[in-house]
Amino acid sequence: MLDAIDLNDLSVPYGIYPAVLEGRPLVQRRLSDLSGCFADEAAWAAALAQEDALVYAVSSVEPADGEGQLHYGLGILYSGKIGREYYLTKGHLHAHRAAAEVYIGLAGRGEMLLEDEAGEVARRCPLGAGRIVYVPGFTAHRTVNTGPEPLVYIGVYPSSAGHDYGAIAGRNFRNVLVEEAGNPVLLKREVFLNTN
Ligand code: S6P
Ligand code: ZN
Repeated sequence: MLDAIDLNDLSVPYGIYPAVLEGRPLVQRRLSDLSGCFADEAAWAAALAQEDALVYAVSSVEPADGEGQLHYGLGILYSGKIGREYYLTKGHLHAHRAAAEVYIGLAGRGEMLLEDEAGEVARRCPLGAGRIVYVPGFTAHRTVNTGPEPLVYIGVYPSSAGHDYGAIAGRNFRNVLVEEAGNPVLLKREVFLNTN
């Protein structure tokens, strides 16, 4: 399912990007790793009982640490849905809250769901081939694949950013991106749970 191709290999045609960076640490997240992430828990459990599908993978590149240094990750988020909710990443705040991040879409179609730390303000930003999303500091961010193909992207962030998954695991995102008549719509989690 994952092909390793050297990003520096210029013979790879534009648009055909690799899923992983060879020789770099790779984190793979399957359905079983995403407990509590999807709104429809019964649909998640039913899908998991069928197959512990690979939902996404991220190769990380950490050339150096310290002031002014950057890290980046190449992510591939597969296409799929749990109930009406599209495949998504766990989502996180940066441990160093002020750290911002830039996402560069390479292939596929999706969105980033951004929320302030209190979960009161939400924003959706298109992410896909040729699209760039700026994630300000102090902002929880989750990637969502709303298309039929894998969504491939690079995220670039300060080496000091770190990941804080705990804050999101405690409350989850307040909003969900779900399919309605073939299109992604943003709903408050509670509204979705009460009407689904
Ligand atoms: C890291 C950056 C991405 C994510 C990746 C997976 O700051 O935002 O590389 O790590 O999209 O998402 P998550 O929420 O599982 O780390
Ligand atoms: Zn991040």
